[in-house]
Amino acid sequence: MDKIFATTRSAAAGALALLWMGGGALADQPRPWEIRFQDAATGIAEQIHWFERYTLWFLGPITLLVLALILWCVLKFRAGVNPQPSKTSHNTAIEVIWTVGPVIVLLFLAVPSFQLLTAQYSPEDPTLTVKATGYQWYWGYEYQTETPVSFDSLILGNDDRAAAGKEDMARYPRLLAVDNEVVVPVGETVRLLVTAGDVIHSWTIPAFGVKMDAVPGRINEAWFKADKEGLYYGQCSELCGKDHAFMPIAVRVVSPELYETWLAAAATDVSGANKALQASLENAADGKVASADF
Ligand SMILES: [Cu+2]
Repeated sequence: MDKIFATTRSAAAGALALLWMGGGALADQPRPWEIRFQDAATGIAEQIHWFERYTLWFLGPITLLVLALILWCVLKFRAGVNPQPSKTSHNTAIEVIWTVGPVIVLLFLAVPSFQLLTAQYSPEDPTLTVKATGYQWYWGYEYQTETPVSFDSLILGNDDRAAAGKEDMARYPRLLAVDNEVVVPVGETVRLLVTAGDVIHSWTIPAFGVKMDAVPGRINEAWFKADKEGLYYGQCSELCGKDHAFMPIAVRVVSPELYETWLAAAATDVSGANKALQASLENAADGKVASADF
């Protein structure tokens, strides 16, 4: 059943994404007034979405049933038609029903819920480990690779857009774009070590179905395996002080080849590596041949 839901969901999501973006760069991000989930970019996110819809199939009928029971009681047992109130205080049949019924419903909810939790805490062998440290008010990243790569990721101010070549507001939205994105390969398991240097922050990419508290003095582990290339955005999700709203998270999911090239270049020059990657991705998206200097 999971599979059927997941397949339908991903087909619909794919079609919707194409309609929405008109074939432009794949990306996902928080949007104004959005109340639904962002499109799932990982299997876990798809499972989370499935579980939400599954839960609603219980929530809806239960809400309607309770509403109907309340209305029925209000009308049938109102003072006007019951001058002599009933003295009933027990009804064994009803008590059995309202005990056993919820137990069965909770079992139906608990089993897939625990399956989801187990999946969220069971990463496949990671290809890459990245440590994310939350600071007031930016993120620091360390790649635990052979040649370590580390950089800070700060919100992109409007004044810095031109220099960074990030003037395209659709690709690099205000309050979400950063100077240095986290770059990861598509289809590979990435292990995240999340901590903080000052107060509690929280690292999240909603499209990945990942949200992990960043607690000083403690390392929390999370993981994701992104299925789709693109630029994904999230925001610090634990109130951490005055600039809490200004420490976005950006992850670029790219092909393994582009990732390797980026990683090699980033060992010595992170912003140069980012610029080269950005140029090659944007040229490809604009339908041009990738520039020769890349
Ligand atoms: Cu924060």
